[in-house]
Amino acid sequence: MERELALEFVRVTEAAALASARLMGRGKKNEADQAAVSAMRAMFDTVQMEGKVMIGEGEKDEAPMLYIGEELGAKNGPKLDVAVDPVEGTNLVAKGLPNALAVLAIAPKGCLLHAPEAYYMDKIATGPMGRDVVSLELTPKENLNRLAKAMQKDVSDLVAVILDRPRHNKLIQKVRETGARVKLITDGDVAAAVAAAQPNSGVDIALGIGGAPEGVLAAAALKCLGGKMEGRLLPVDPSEFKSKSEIDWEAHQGEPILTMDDLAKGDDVIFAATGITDGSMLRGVRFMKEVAQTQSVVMRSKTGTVRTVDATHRLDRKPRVFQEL
Ligand code: VTB
Ligand code: MG
Ligand code: MG
Repeated sequence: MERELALEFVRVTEAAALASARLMGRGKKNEADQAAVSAMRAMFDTVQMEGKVMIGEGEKDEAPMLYIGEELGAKNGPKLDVAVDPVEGTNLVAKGLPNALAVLAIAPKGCLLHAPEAYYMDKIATGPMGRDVVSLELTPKENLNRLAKAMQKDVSDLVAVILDRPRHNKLIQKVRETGARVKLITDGDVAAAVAAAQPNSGVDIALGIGGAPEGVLAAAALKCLGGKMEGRLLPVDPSEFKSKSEIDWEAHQGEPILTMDDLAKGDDVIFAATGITDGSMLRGVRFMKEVAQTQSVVMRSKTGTVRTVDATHRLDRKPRVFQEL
């Protein structure tokens, strides 16, 4: 992929963030999602590429989405796989809580996992120091002990981030028993996985079951950051949806473990994210008179470059389609 594409993709996440941030704290998660989806779709269509959505997000929560198989882009460009989560953390936006992101990952055709039937994924994510020592094959205790050793810390210095769901009660208990500290989050496990891979984020490892699309997005980011991510898809029957918070994670331990390359293949992956609400990684959108500010990050796995992009947008000069969003 041409490296110039990286900037094009930041425009896409910026557009999604700008559109959904308008609805911050207004208690309307689907509207916030829809605004981001429309903005993303419109901005993607200005990019010279033949993109196809491999990972959309929305099926599991019956939310608005860029659907799997949808073609994006202005054609006459490279054939690319697209993974998107226009609003990662719709509840966070609806309530004005931290860490909501507009995110995407792009890779050449055939490189992003295609698993439309999978809604949930058991995940483990950590940074470069832990990349050779943690795995879903190990118990939480083994992982935390090995990670502490690799990071030259005590286990009690570690912070594990886990989604606060009833399905994680046992996992949380096991992590607490090791002496490690725990950060429970209500949503936003992409941001959590990225934080686990970044030094000084205050988080060392992300564990537990979240959305499958979010797993692919996190893997793309961690590939760029030199971290480690593994996933295990949970073939949850749609009829189980209503009780999805109760998924029995231990019942699915026999599923194959997906490596970072199974999730996002090769070394030509781009990850981009823009903050919607303020978060540990990125500042949220600020609106002023006719002007808005965004903060984004864009990473390329080929070079490992991580760029933070601060942008000031003149809303009155945006193309009409974006003004109306
Ligand atoms: C997580 C979280 C997301 O979905 O992936 C979660 O990071 C998992 O599903 O922000 P449940 O909410 O059903 O537990 C989100 O909350 C929404 O995409
Ligand atoms: Mg979403
Ligand atoms: Mg999401």
